Amino acid sequence: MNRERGHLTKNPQEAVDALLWIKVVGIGNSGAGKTCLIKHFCESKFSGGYQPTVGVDYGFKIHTINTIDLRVHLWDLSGSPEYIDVRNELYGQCDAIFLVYDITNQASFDSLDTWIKEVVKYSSGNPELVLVANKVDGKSGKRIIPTGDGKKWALQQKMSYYETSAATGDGVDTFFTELLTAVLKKRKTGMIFSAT
Ligand SMILES: Nc1nc2c(ncn2[C@@H]2O[C@H](COP(=O)(O)OP(=O)(O)O)[C@@H](O)[C@H]2O)c(=O)[nH]1
Ligand SMILES: [Mg+2]
Repeated sequence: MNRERGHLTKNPQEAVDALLWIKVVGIGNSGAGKTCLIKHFCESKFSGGYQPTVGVDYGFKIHTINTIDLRVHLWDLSGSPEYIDVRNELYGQCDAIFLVYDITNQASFDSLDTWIKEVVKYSSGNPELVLVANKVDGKSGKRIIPTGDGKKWALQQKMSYYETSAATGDGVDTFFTELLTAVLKKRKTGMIFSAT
C-alpha cells in the first residue's frame, strides 16, 4: 500500500464513519451476572470471584456478522441507586439493552418490572431489549424461577427470552449474536428509510 501523504483511499474521518459502532447496555440486579456475561462474550472466560461493579464496567469486542465487523461496546451499569445519574447518561442512544436476572434468586426476578420502568423513563432511540435468565448451570444453587415464568414475563414485554450460563458459556454467544443481528437489521432499515 502506498503510505505517502495524499495516498489514503479515505480520509480518517470517513474511515471512522464507515465503522459500525454498537452500544450495548446490561442492566438487572447486582449479582445477576451482567459483568460475567460481558466478560465471557469479550474474552471467553469466567471468573468465580465476585467483584461488585462500582459505577460501570466496560467491555469491547469486534464481532463479525455476515462479514460485517461490528465494534461492540458493552456497559454493565451498577444497580446501586446512587449511580442513577451514570446509568441515565449511558442509556442515551444505546442500540441494545439486555436485562438480566438470576434464576436462583427471586428478588432479581421480582425487580424486572422496576428495571423496565427505568428503561422506559430514561432510554431514547428505541433500543433492542432482551431478557436474559442467567446461571442455568445449577452451580450457584437451585433454580427458583421456572423457564415458563421468565418466558411469560418476556412475552408480556414483547422481548426475546434467552437462558444463559456465564460460567459454562452456554447460550452466551447465541444471545449476543442474535441481539447484534437484530441491531444490525434495525440499522439497515433505518438507512433505507433515511435514504428515501
Ligand atoms: N454459577 C454461576 N455463577 C455465575 C454466573 N454468572 C455470574 N455468576 C457469579 O455471580 C456473581 C455475580 O456476577 P457478576 O457478573 O459480577 O454480576 P453483576 O453484578 O450482575 O455484574 C459472581 O460471583 C459470579 O461468579 C453463572 O452463569 N453461573
Ligand atoms: Mg457487574
